[in-house]
Amino acid sequence: MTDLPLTYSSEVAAARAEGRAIVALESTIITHGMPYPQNVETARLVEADIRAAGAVPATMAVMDGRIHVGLEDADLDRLAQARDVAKLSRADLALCLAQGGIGATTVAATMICSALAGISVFATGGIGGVHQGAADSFDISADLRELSETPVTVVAAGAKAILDLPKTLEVLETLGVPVIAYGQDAFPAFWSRDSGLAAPLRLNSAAEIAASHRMRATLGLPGGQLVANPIPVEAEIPSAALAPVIADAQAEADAQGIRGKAVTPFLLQRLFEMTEGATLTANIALVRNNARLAAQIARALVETRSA
Ligand code: PSU
Ligand code: MN
Repeated sequence: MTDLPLTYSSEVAAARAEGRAIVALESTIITHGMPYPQNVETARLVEADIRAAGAVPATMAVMDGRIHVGLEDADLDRLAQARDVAKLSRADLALCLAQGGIGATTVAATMICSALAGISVFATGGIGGVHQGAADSFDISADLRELSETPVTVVAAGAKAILDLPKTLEVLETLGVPVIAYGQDAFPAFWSRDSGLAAPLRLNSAAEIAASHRMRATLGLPGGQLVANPIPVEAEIPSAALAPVIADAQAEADAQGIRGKAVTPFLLQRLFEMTEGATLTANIALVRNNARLAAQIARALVETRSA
């Protein structure tokens, strides 16, 4: 393992030595998901939430030919302000490392980095999924396939409501990914608590989610779990209010020929502008909520670890 290109932050290195609970965080949300300076402010708040919940945050990014597992303050600033940061998924991770470039990790790449670093739990906002119009564009996020291959429990507020959620759930089912709603029956839709679709599975405690994670390992099943944690009530934007705005943003993306990796960042930025910041405020609240639940799950895994 020593020749893996992993660089641990001092905080994460200490947590590993002490066997403490660690929660991975992605960095595409910082570089491509939120505007500056809210992106860095949110990254710091989310890290603080994880510490307050008794775990240690490990924000992932690629810099100088190394996977950084946990970012020192100066590195976080550098990432948040750098231009031309690559958006790294499974396809781009190795090339960026080999070239010594600077890259932010998506859900898929963060899962890969987490597994390499021995981290079992990861918090994000919302996973990528099947895009609207996917029957023509074939645009299906690599996040879905990663969930079926890499053994990390991912806590998200469901999938972003800009996606085709029924098709996203179908693909997850085909790939054998457990989709577990936390504390409710409905699959949440990122900015809204209820997508109108039932989640396939439901659990009501971090301990149960940890036990299920552990049982998958015992059975030798590859792949992770998607924990769909609804946005807090006071922060949600009802889906009926958002639907027409999402349709307008999607129409703009289609008209401008936005494709591939650029689609999700384009839609998030346009929704931020069209709602005068309301989607960003909700996004920040849901990521923090996911970080707190992820910390509880990571702690439950540590507490039930056999000696
Ligand atoms: N969650 C957020 N904002 C984001 C993302 C997640 O609150 O920007 C990012 C994640 O990195 C996810 C990516 O992997 O969006 C999905 O991109 P795509 O649809 O191109 O796979
Ligand atoms: Mn895509």
